[in-house]
Formats: sequence, C-alpha cells, structure tokens
Amino acid sequence: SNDNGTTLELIGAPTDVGASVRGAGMGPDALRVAGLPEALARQGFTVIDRGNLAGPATPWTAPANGLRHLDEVIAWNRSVYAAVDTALGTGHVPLMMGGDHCLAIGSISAVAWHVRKRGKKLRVLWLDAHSDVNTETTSPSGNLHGMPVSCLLGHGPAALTGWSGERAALEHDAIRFIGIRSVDADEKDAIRTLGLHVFDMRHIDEHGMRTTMTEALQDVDEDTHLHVSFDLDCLDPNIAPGVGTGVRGGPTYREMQLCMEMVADTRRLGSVDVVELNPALDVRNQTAEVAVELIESLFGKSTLVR
Ligand code: 6HN
Ligand code: MN
Ligand code: MN
Ligand code: MN
Repeated sequence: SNDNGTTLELIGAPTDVGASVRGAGMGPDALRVAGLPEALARQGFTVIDRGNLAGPATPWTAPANGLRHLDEVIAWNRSVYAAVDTALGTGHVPLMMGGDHCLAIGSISAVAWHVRKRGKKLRVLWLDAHSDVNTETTSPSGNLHGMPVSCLLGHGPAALTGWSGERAALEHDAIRFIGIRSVDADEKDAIRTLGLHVFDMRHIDEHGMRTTMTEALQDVDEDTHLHVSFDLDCLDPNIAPGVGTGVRGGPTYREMQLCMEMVADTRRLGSVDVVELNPALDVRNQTAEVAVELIESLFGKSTLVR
C-alpha cells in the first residue's frame, strides 16, 4: 500500500475569539471543503479528522484591562491544549485548524511539554505578516491573536502562560519569524529586548527564500521537533485574500512553496497550526485551496522533477 507510517490528526478549533474581525471560526470547514483530509491521505498518511472542538461563543465585548474575551480565549486554548496533548501522546502528528492565532498558545504549549518530556529540542517557525508579540499593555487592539508569542515566552495573563508548571513554553531562541512586515512600535522594542530571530520581508527580498530558510532551519537535527505555526496572512493578499488582517507585500506562492518544501526536507516536522483563514472574506474558497496546496508541500509533496 501507499501507507507512509505516519498518522496525522486534524483538530478543528472553530473560533474567532482572539480577533476583532468575524469569520475565522469557519476556517476548519473551509479547509475540509478544499479537500485537506483527502489531499494528505493521497500522500500516504493515515488521516484522522477529530472534527471540531466545542467552546464558548465570541461575545464581541470591548477589551477589559487591555484584553478582549480573555475568559473565552482561555476556554478555547484549554480544549486545544487537551486535544494536541492527546494526539502527541498517541504518537500522532497534530494539525490544528483555526480559528485565529490565539489558539497557538494552547497548541504550542502542549507541543513544548511533550518535547521537553522526550528530551528533544523544539524549533517553532512562525509564518506570519505580524510578529504577534504584543501584551495587554502594548496592544493597540486588545486582541489576543496579536499576543500569542508573548504568552508562549511567559509574558501574559497567568492562565495563558503557566501551562505545565513551567513559567514559559518557549525560550526566545526556539522561534524563527518568517515573512514579517507589520510590527507595532512596541513590538519592535520587544523583539529587540527579547532577542527574537526575525526574517522579515526585507530579509527575504534581499537574500531570497532559500537563504532565509537555510538560516531559519540552522541547527535543526535528528533531536529537533519542528512546529510550524502558519498564519495565512503571511501570504501576499493577492493569493490569499481570505484573512482578517491582510498586509500587502507578502511572499509569492512559489516563495512560500519553497519555504514549505525546505521544512519537509528536514523530515523533522512534528506539529502544525493553520490559522487566520477567514472564509467570509475569501473569494470562492481560494485561500483555503492555496493553504491545502502549501500544506501538501509542507508534508513532503515535492515539485522536484528529478
Ligand atoms: N494575527 N499587531 C496587531 C494587533 O492587534 O496586535 C495585529 C495582530 C494580528 C494577529 O494576524 O495573528
Ligand atoms: Mn498571527
Ligand atoms: Mn498575522
Ligand atoms: Mn538569540
């Protein structure tokens, strides 16, 4: 048979609770409509679609103490944490389908716990137009999808930071940002203070995606667990209009496909988030279809002819 021995678990987290634009809650079903489970099964994976997690409705209230919908964000992240934890505990590769990017807090916290328990090294690739490193004091919006990196580094409300008894899920040098081009003034300070490793669009323009990915994947070895947190607004809005906070000037289709292929070449991919897909803003589900094609590349579908 065509079985490659790896089981992928698709986990839907249908919520826009961390955003201020409605619609990301339809993301998981749009990915299914675009054929994600079938595409991965064609590549030889055993695919288990866990369906959609349940959680509170988004109340659409104003931020309180700099944070919008904190209780609901906590509830959603707890169920994401539990589902990702279960998948990893069974030896499966979790693919969390958001939903907005605040859900990476629960997802990556679960990943970090398993990686630590196994004595492995974690490398997170944060593919995004934004750096998502705001806090309740710096955020211009109060939206928690702009704060997951801070929470994962231990800076944020207690309920979103101390997941497994550790202060922080991530050390600053476990993460690489790729495709960044919209960073708030205080986020720039945070990037400098925390010593984060950023490959912004200017870097990709000047050095190309090949060099950028070689750098971002430096020191990845057989003991490394690679996690890809793929915010679809990383892509240029020309090919991915279906996102709530799009920013012009992102990677082309082929640049992002090369990025994904170079991740696949490491054979160290262990977990994935696909977030910020907003079908209400999409054109004939094209962003979901582009996402499916890029995820196929991420899991090893190659454009190499030889
Ligand atoms: N995302 N920096 C802005 C904010 O509100 O903090 C935008 C964040 C966007 C977050 O796309 O995952
Ligand atoms: Mn993001
Ligand atoms: Mn973003
Ligand atoms: Mn460093």
